[in-house]
Amino acid sequence: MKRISLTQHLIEEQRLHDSIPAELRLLIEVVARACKTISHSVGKGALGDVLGTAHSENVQGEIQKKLDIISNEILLEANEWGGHLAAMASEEMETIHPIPNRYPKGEYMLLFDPLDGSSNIDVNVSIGTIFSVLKAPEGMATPTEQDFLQPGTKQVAAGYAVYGPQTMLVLTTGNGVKCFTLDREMGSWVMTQRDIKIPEETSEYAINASNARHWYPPMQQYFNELQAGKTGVRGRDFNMRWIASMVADVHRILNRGGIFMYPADKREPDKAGKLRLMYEANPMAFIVEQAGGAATDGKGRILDIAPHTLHQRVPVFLGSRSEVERVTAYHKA
Ligand code: P6P
Repeated sequence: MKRISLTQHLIEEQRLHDSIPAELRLLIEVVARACKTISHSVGKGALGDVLGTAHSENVQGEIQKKLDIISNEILLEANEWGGHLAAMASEEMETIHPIPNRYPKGEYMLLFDPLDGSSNIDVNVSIGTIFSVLKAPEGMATPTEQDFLQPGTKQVAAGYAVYGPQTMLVLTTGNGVKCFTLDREMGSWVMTQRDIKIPEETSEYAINASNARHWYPPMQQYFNELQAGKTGVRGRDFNMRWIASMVADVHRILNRGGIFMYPADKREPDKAGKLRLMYEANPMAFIVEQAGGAATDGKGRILDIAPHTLHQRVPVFLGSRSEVERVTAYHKA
């Protein structure tokens, strides 16, 4: 495949689909550049004094790693001056981050999990950045949290960077899913996959099985059938993977199929699982659906959920369509 850069791809998309206005193109390029900077910091590890905890908690009550805060700062600083955004929101910040008055404002709103998979940072396992782009409501004056509370179907772009053996950027603007690999010598994102499609069928599942005794019956039934393999109703054996970095698990599933699951469980009935809707589940659901997969909360499409708070959690079942449909049917039975 002729290698083209992210910039060339975005310009071609603009010409072909007229789907990427100049400001959105600028937004995507700025976020991609920020991910390069994050990749550089992550790659230094102990040599850059960026490992370990920051001795602070985020809005989720989770201990923040130094790199969580560094990555959040990188994304805020990269995006606030360009004039393409009205506001930002992050897993690491309790409230939204309006663009400072000294800068021009744009018509987009950016949400991100600056460094997902933090528990893996200090042990050199792949981690990533997840981002989602919404349009600011017509006539919005001063942005509020309410302006962000749009269903996932309203996303105009979504993507993630995965910091692994390669640093890769996966992106959708609604015309399929493209993947770019960072050419570290040139410092540029080079397209390496033009139209990723998730295999419809799979024999691989991703879940934290240590929580099994806490799951509700539909999840337990589906999991027990996978475990039974060819000795049970499924009639074939399955394999399991769990990296505990959603970005890394989703990237594997995009490329070779699979189903990723983080269900709600009985430990905290009012807590709908662990993953957050606005900047984890929604962007990943947009990407997965654009790649021909499915993404539900066990009852319906994640992208159709009407949000009620910025940091709300949601159960997640996403990946190869046939398995997502099966486990969702068990939950709806
Ligand atoms: P557990 C990382 O902290 C994360 O938010 C996702 O990236 C990942 O899939 C999940 O949590 C891992 O959760 O309970 O297995 O540690």
